[in-house]
Amino acid sequence: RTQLRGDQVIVVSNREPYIHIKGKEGIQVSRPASGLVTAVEPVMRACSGTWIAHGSGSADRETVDEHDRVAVPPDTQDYVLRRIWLTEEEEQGYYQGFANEGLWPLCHVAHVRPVFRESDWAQYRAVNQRFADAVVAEARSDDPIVLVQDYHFALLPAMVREKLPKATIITFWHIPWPNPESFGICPWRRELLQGMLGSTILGFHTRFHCKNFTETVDRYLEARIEHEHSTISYQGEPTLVQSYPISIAWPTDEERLRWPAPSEARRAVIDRLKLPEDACIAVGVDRFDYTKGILERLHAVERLLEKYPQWQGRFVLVQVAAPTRNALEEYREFQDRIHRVTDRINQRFGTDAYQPVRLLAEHHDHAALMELYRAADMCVVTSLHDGMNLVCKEFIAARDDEQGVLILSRFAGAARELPEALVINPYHVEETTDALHRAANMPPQEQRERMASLRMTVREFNVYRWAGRMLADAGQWRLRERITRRVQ
Ligand code: ADQ
Repeated sequence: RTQLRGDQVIVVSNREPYIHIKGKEGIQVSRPASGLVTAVEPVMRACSGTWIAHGSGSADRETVDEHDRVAVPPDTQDYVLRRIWLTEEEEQGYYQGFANEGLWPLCHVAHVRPVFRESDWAQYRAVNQRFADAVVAEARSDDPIVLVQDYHFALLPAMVREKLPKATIITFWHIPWPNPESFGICPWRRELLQGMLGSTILGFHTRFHCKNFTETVDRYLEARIEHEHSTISYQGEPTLVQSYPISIAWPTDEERLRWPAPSEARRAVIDRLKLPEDACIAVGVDRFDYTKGILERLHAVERLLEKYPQWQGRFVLVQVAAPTRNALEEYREFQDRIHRVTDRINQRFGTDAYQPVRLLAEHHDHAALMELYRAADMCVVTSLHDGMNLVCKEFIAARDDEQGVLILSRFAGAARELPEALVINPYHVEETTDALHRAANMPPQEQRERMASLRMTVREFNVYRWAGRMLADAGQWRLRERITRRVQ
């Protein structure tokens, strides 16, 4: 903080932290289901500045001033949101096309074939340039601190660097980075790497992703790699490549006072969803995305009821799935398939009074998620590949009663920090099934020990530490720059 006092912070991300929707009762403000927004928003509240994002709500345009700016959050107005309006073609090519049909499956190695179209690439480049121009226009000095978020903006760091050579550009890649062979199928692999190496600091969730990135650069570019300093120098400009595991804001006492007691939460969920009185409640919370392993989770529930029939009539998976990227066929097909498999399992094991899987395919507000987390006997995260995964950390933060079991995929970045969870391979149905059975039978004392330890980790390694470490590294970098400039 002290090293950065007075410096300007600009965030760039595709998604905006607040969406203004036109409803019957006027304009309503909502928060999108997004790990990135969950993580970056508390940081922006703390350090103010400007957040540049693509406007997507039905009333976004009505809320801004003549410079497309709006002060947010609505109540405290801590920082400025600057919206960029994309045309349909731009959104199609840059967002649906190159980012979500190309880079997303490319980096997740999720057995969905990445699609690379020349026209998408042209839009991706053009939109990166538009956002880079907005950063330059927003900058009040020649050396702002720019926080670039995610795979939508791989080219932007070098574009900003060209115009603002002294800017401190911190790029955080929220999704995994694959190995060089996997990444190599992208026709524009060199351009993407060159763009990212315009950053001062390049952050990933885990050291494993940093290693994959460094090896990818080594394979496809002429660059100097200094392992002992974690830097890559490309065309004379160094980039620090580091892991910064992302997290959540630890709930404040004020917030916790508003939570229902776990017994009340359980009562409310049982009544609302008409679950059996003695239900064993497992909860899953995801965007409705093929990387989250929802199908594998359903298979494990089906196998549990087959292998351990004592759970028939009692075990319930409450799966909350927020629809996402519905414009893509891959996503629509995936959602249909999950609905079909859910129906099949419910027909096979359900009765008039009992359904083993409750699929709630809609966005839930924060309070509703909290209630579910606090009502649950376990939280199930079975991602096939996930940069970090914040749902597991939200569940841990919600359980101040130190009860509840976390089942966590070893392919989520979070598994490296949270070994007290029941860590599973979601591709292995039998192993996941046995973990469900074990969690359902786990004595309260063992739950308490595991949960207490998980809570210590998440409380300490919270999102402020994530941002703080990156900004502290940036601060040191800036200080060194200033000193060396003075010496020369
Ligand atoms: P996501 O893929 O979006 O994030 P995740 O980290 O789990 O995944 O965050 C999802 C967020 O959306 C959570 O805050 C969750 O509560 C919320 N959410 C999910 N379903 C919801 C629903 N039905 N209703 C309301 N809210 C819902 C990406 C990467 C992750 C990485 C984050 C942050 O894919 O690996 O952890 O960015 O870097």
